[in-house]
Amino acid sequence: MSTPRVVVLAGGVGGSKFVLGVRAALRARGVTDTASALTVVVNTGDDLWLSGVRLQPDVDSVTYALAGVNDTERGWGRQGDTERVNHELQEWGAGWPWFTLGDLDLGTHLARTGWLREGLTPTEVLERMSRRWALGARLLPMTDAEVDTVVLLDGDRRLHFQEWWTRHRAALAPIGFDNPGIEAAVPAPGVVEAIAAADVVLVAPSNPVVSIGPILAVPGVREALATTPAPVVGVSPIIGGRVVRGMADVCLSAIGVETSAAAVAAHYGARRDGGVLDAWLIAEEDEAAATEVGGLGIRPLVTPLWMTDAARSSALAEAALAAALPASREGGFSPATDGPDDVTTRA
Ligand code: FO1
Repeated sequence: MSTPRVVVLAGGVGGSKFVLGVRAALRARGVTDTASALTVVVNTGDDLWLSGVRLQPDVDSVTYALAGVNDTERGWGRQGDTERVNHELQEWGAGWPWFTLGDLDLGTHLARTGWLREGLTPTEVLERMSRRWALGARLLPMTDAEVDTVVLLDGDRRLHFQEWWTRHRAALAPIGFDNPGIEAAVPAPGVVEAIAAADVVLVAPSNPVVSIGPILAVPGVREALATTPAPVVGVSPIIGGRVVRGMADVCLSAIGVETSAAAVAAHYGARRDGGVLDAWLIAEEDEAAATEVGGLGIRPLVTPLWMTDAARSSALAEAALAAALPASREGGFSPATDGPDDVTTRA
């Protein structure tokens, strides 16, 4: 079997679990060198400067998860981390009192910031950091530009996403989101090429607004998705009409999108209509939405979406891969020839 080329667009926590699943599914398919098969384009809208260091939360979540050193309870940071330096920072009144910087995590931020100051780009920094552990995937930031997500509140108030989320737990009703400067950004080196050369592009079940949204907002990414011969297969982050974790429901309602599998599919749009998706994985709890999703011009695939353990994550990833890369010989789904009515509702 030739090595399939898979690109995943991913955010942090849900994205990390899904990426682990894709790596495992590729291994189960007999791909040994998954690093040459799997490219992950990671959201950098969560990024921020704090206490003089550059944080890249989603990049670090995916890196730590693939390295097996992530804090699986919190969903971010390093397992077994300590907070001695963080305590000192708080004593100095430095940084944000509501934001925890673990000691091991600070090692990451210091290494990254040092390399950035030496003139390395975020892409070069990530490539260098990726050498430490056998991640089994190539990680690319969505762009090298700093385009931190800003949450727009009423009265012209604007908050960095991280303050809105970690300090206010998304309790302040947003009226919109912005990534200042993103219109001048370009995809990081390798992003467009990876999408163009892919056999399948997967959209992880990450927050459609503040995780996948910024990736799609980088000029050139949507065009790459529109023109790649690879099917684009997304995974609903909504199960049974509810978000799995995080604040995607608050984000979706702020942009006028209902918190449902079908509404998010419509938000991403069908590729044949200038949108992103060829296929959309929805949970069995949302099977009733399959007809609506098919009517959008997007092929619905009903399959279990809960990533409650590694096996479930791998099974979900395999279901997404199989939509475009049949595990067996029979012909796979091709957007060029198959339409949404070629619905295989049970993946
Ligand atoms: N999330 C929190 O809720 N509280 C924190 O104190 C916090 C610190 C933190 C430090 C480094 C890092 O990479 C992530 C961190 N996160 C924290 C998670 C961060 O807000 C993520 O961007 C979200 O989880 C969304 O992906």
